[in-house]
Amino acid sequence: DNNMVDMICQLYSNARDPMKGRQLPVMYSSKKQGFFSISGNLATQVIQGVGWAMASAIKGDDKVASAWIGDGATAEADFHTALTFAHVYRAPVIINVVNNQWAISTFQAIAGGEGTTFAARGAGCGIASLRVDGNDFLAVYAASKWALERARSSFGPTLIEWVTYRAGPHSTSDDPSKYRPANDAARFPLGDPIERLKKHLIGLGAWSNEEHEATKKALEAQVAAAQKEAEQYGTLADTHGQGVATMFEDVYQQMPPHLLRQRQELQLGQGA
Ligand SMILES: Cc1ncc(C[n+]2csc(CCOP(=O)(O)OP(=O)(O)O)c2C)c(N)n1
Ligand SMILES: [Mg+2]
Repeated sequence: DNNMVDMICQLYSNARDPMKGRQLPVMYSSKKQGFFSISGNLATQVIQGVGWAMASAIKGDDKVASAWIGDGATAEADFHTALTFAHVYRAPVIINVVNNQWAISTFQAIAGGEGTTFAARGAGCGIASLRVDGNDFLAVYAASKWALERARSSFGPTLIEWVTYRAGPHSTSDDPSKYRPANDAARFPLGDPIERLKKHLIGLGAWSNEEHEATKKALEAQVAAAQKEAEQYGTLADTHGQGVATMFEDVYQQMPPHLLRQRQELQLGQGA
């Protein structure tokens, strides 16, 4: 699968990385697919998503924006400004708040999730708002479809709080055992979304354990094959294949003289 190979190349920052080694891992973007990266400066992507949706409406386009933010990042001012603009301009946007209970080591209550819900932030701004079991695949699908149809029919924005749980660590440098009980994820009432969907489908007679295992194996093989292909373009252990001189590119349509000069100096300095 070509898209998956591209995504893995981005993780490796290698010669085929569509982001040319200029983004952190998992900060994927694909212009072709209309997908813009999560922002390292949290909450900025929500206001950008609302602006993008406003532009789509002004152009008479039928395209809809879907923006994502975490429970912790809703405490940023950008989120609140985005709500006001979304409401006032009836932007065709879905604002997804993923309430996974934690912002690294900070419990969601500290971002204001204790006294009221994150969905209530939207309702306070006059935005249609839902609070959904984010570990129920069918509910996620149905609620998203509803919000999409509203946006496409010019009914404006929808905010959806997805209630879920971050079972693992925030990142490889995070150790959740320092701030929560080790069995916390297992005690979370909404359960594992894949297990739930599997059980539901088996109950309906539409799926079986054997099909599940076979699909899992096939998908794992697909990912492993994509990884192998991506590694041919370089890994973090060998070289970052983009070449230093490329750092001057893609900022200005026409490279200004001072950058041209700097790039020239660099190549001479390297003895190239
Ligand atoms: C403006 C800003 N402040 C702080 C950080 C550091 N930081 C990175 S991730 C994170 C926690 C985010 O938690 P949440 O919004 O709940 O999203 P989650 O990772 O749980 O999906 C923080 C504080 C940042 N990247 N940007
Ligand atoms: Mg969170």
